[in-house]
Amino acid sequence: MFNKDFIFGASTASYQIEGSIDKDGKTKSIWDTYTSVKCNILDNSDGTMVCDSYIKYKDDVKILKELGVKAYRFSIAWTRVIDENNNPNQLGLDYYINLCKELIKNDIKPFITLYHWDMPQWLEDKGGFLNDDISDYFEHYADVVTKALGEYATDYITINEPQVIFTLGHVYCVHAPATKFTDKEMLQAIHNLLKCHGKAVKVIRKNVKNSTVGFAPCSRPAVPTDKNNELLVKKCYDKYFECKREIEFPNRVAIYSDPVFLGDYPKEYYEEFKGDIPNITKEDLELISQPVDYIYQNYYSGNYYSLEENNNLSMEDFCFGYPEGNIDWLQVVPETLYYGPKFLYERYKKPIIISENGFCNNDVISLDGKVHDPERTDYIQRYLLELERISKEIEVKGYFVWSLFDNFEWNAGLRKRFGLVYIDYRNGNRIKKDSFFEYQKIIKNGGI
Ligand code: PNW
Repeated sequence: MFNKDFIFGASTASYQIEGSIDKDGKTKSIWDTYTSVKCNILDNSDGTMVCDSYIKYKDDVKILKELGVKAYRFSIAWTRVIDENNNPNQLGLDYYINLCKELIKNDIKPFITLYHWDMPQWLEDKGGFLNDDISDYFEHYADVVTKALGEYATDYITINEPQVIFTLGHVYCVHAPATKFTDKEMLQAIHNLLKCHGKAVKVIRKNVKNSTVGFAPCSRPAVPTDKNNELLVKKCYDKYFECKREIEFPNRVAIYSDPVFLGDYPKEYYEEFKGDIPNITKEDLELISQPVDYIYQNYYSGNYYSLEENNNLSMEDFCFGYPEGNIDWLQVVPETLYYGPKFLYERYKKPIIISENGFCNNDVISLDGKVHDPERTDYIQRYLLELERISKEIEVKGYFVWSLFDNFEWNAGLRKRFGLVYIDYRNGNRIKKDSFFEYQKIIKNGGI
């Protein structure tokens, strides 16, 4: 069991669920551009309709209410609330105000992500994260959002998964905007992104009473196969925070989180990336390390490690009879939710919130009209058991399942389903899967 103020929640993101991509003055984002190119998306789908949440938000809240969550994490589309002249768009803001009001009416706390990957195209055209002024644009955006929503929402996440933004968007080029960075550009972009975070934190503190703030990287912890082997556990910790050029994805934990929580890049960064490092001032580092409230982290998977005879780590490529996720990177490693939080807490010493965790399944509507997804239930139960275990040792504040709905899974399109609620894309029907009712039970019981 978790303690009784533990926050059970569910998570989504704007482009993945809203649809209505050109309503009420919304401008194009890099994902509107990217999806319009044939073959960029596995099934050539896009965000035109998806879950239709821009229209059906009241229905969304009803579903959340039935689920029993105390909190809903969603993201704001920058392109809805700021126009191409960098001015606020009230119609777009109204959507999020109405959503927040509806949530509050139903005793559900909004947790707002400011940036979940949908950069305005007009800003990308000015260089995106490589633009010297990007953090000023982001500060302005955060200012507009928090002035409009500050009285309804107190909890903010500045940026979702910076590692995915850069590695998939600018190294492998399989996500928008798919422009290749050199290492030097990458480090500059990372630094600019961290400044975006810092300036947003400042603005949120200024505009929102009793605010909480954080940012939400993803990571894939090194998980020891033998919890009693201290040397192995120590080596897994070191592996998790390693700062090397060749580690692109999805780790690079320290490079993003050390500046935010510890006030500087790791020592190895200055060695490893010599020659490619941007100009980093003391003021920058102060800005980036504004105090935050939580360590948010998106966790799906980890890697098991054991020790070889010479005491080197060796990755164990096995599964213990767990179901396979229907997407190539999703191996089921439940102890991810034990060792991940443990290691983060040891290093950064702040309360932890799991901002995403969930399972991709090849769901089907059965002849009985229902969606039976025992694998997803199994996944959630096993992961939550590990989280319960670590929550006896460190402060764990909450857990957001990814995702409330099946939605637009980026370059994998609509084929890859992560929802507790099935979306029938032919007619927009929403069907609660078995795992919806299982998660509902878990919430009611306060744990597994
Ligand atoms: C996250 N990995 O992306 C994103 O925040 C969501 O928008 C997305 O829908 C969800 O997870 C499911 O993919 C990730 O390779 C992408 O470990 C890749 C990884 C992790 C998270």
